[in-house]
Amino acid sequence: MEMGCYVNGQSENVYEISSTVSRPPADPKQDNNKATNKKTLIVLAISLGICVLVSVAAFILFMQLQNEMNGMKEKLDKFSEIDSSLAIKINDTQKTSSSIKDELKNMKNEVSQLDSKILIGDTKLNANLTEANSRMNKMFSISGWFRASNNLIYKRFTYSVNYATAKAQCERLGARLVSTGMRNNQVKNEIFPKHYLTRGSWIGLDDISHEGIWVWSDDVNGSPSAIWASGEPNGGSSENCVIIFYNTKIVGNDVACSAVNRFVCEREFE
Ligand SMILES: [Ca+2]
Ligand SMILES: [Ca+2]
Repeated sequence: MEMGCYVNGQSENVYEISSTVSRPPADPKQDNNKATNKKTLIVLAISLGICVLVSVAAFILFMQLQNEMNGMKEKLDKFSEIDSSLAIKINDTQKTSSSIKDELKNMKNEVSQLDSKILIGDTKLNANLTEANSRMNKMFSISGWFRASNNLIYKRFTYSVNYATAKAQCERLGARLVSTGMRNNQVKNEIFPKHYLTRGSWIGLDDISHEGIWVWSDDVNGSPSAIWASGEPNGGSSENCVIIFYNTKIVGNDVACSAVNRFVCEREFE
């Protein structure tokens, strides 16, 4: 009996033999290959699982990072809006500040111009006042009134009336018979030039209310002794009004109030 494994034309014998003889032992090389392939598959499967896990983890991490980036982007956008708003407000504030500075500058210029105008106005006003005073004095001179050095104004009348009429005439003009000026020697000489006192003139002094108690028309009581001419007053109750005349100096005399004389009115300069 032939115990060999033939190939090509002898296969019938081979099958006959194999049906009667046990299976030959496995090839070790094939077993090794199968084991190697199995290990490779296992490694590949594990690698694939690791890759999937890593991918999933990476994906989750990516999503988280993206969410965080989106959150940060929103915050940055809000900060940007706030920054823009602040920039606008700062710009507005700067504009307002600049506007206020401009207004203050304009106001200073206007005040400066006003000061200059006021100064010019004062100068012109003073000049105008001086001119007005001059004109006023001329007007008084024309109308018969003149201003004495005591700043009161006076008017001499050259016609003769009794004391009551003279007093009433002055009062109609808002004046009184000369009184204040009579108690000032300088003013007295300004009021009464010699040529006027060639005749007697009433002054505002009488003792009509109480004999011997002399009262001036400006409500001052008493008469200085220097005002009287020598021996005057001497009329008692029959001579209660006073005239002045010129006798080396201006002096007074008590006479009857019914006598007629010139008179001088005195009033405030307004
Ligand atoms: Ca008298
Ligand atoms: Ca007398």
